[in-house]
Amino acid sequence: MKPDLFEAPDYYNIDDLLSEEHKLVRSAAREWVKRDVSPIIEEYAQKAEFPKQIINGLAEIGAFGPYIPAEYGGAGLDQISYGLIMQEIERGDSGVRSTASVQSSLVMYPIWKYGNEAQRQKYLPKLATGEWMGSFGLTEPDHGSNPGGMTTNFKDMGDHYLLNGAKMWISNAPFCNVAVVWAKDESGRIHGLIVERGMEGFSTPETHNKWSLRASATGELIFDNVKVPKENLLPNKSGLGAPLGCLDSARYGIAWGAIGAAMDCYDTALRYSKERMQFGKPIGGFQLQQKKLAEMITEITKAQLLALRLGQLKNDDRATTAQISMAKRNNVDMAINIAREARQMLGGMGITGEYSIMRHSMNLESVITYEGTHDIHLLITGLDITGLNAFK
Ligand code: TGC
Ligand code: FAD
Repeated sequence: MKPDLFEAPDYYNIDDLLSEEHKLVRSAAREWVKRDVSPIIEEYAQKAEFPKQIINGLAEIGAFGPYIPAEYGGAGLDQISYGLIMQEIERGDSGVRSTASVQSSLVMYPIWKYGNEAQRQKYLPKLATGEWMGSFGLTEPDHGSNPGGMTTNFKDMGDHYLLNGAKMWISNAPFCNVAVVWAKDESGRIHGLIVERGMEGFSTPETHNKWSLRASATGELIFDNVKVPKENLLPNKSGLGAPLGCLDSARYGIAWGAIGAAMDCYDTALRYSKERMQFGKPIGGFQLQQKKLAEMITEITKAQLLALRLGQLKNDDRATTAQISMAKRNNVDMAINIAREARQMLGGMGITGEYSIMRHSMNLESVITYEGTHDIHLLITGLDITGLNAFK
């Protein structure tokens, strides 16, 4: 793969709106991606393997629990810093950002928000350092967009719960030490349970043959009469709103992350357009190529402003689920379109692993599907503005 020469576009001087802390956090993440991710990521994506050696680095840049308080091992940062870290990581690879998103917003967040003090003390510090890695089990083979239909269930056996069922498409599953699993009790109410690797009847087979997110490990979570200790139930929130609350946090991170992937594609295409000569001049001198680049930077700038404003609302605890949906949907769509246009600008070279664009393009097919599909987010906006439910 080519050396990582990335230079971040900031067409509207958005840096002026960031604090010194934001810029320091971003700079640490950016330098780490250049040093430890860019040189190896193409090889790992090609062989469809998660590069476990980057776990320590992810922890060191604060990517595991950026906004979790320091007393639990988190970085204690604000929501804009969290977003900037996700942006920089996804600039390297969406699969690496997935690992961080799941650990932070889908495993640490529910333990912090819905767990008791003993659970926070037991799990959060180890998750913050990456000593333990987590996964989040909501989706099932027959219940993806409609997680409320889940059939995974547990029975109260007196001194423990008995868990049965299966989750599918679970990021980090093949190597996770703990899984936050959503399952129904005997009355049909949804609860979160912390399941640990090694519990009898719990297995995590890997999902192979993916053309997308190849540097992220995806798998199933299978529960065959797993005895879960009663103290592993998250006591402070139940119902579908509990997992959906975690998704708000992860979707917010994706809205920033997608900007990173788009910036990388734009920056690569811009540089290539100044170097690649055809018909006696750089291809960047042709109007058709300039149209692509001008539209890319316009869309990136709009997405940056959307994410920053959403971050301000999140910092004030005022961001709504529907506002988060709009940003996730818009920014991922923006990134996937830019990846496609940028790929074309590189001609044949665009399909090779010499450049990052094709990998981003394939990764974004997962990003536009997980954490709520493109269409589901449109329906969330539709419901919000009309008050009419078009899901069912
Ligand atoms: P609905 O009736 O709308 O809501 C059920 C209950 O939940 C409440 N609620 C929320 N609470 C907190 N935060 C939110 N964001 C909430 N959204 C809804 C709601 O008020 C209600 O509460 P109550 O007390 O009245 O019961 O639920 P629904 O069954 O109609 O479904 C709505 C729908 C379709 C929007 C939702 O289920 C949905 O978002 N579906 C998409 C599923 C999804 O996003 N799955 C993601 C799986 S995890 C993943 O993909 C990780 S990939 C990670 C990576 O690798 O980066
Ligand atoms: P379906 O729900 O079957 O949807 C199929 C199509 O129907 C979509 O286009 C959808 O938009 C459309 N559709 C569905 N309902 C409606 C409707 N009411 N109106 C109009 N159109 C509709 N899940 C986890 O729990 N944890 C994870 O860590 C995780 N990681 C993932 C990693 C990867 C690489 C992938 C690909 C997925 C991951 N997922 C995870 C699952 C992901 O969240 C689901 O794939 C996603 O929510 C969509 O569910 P589905 O695949 O079952 O599609």
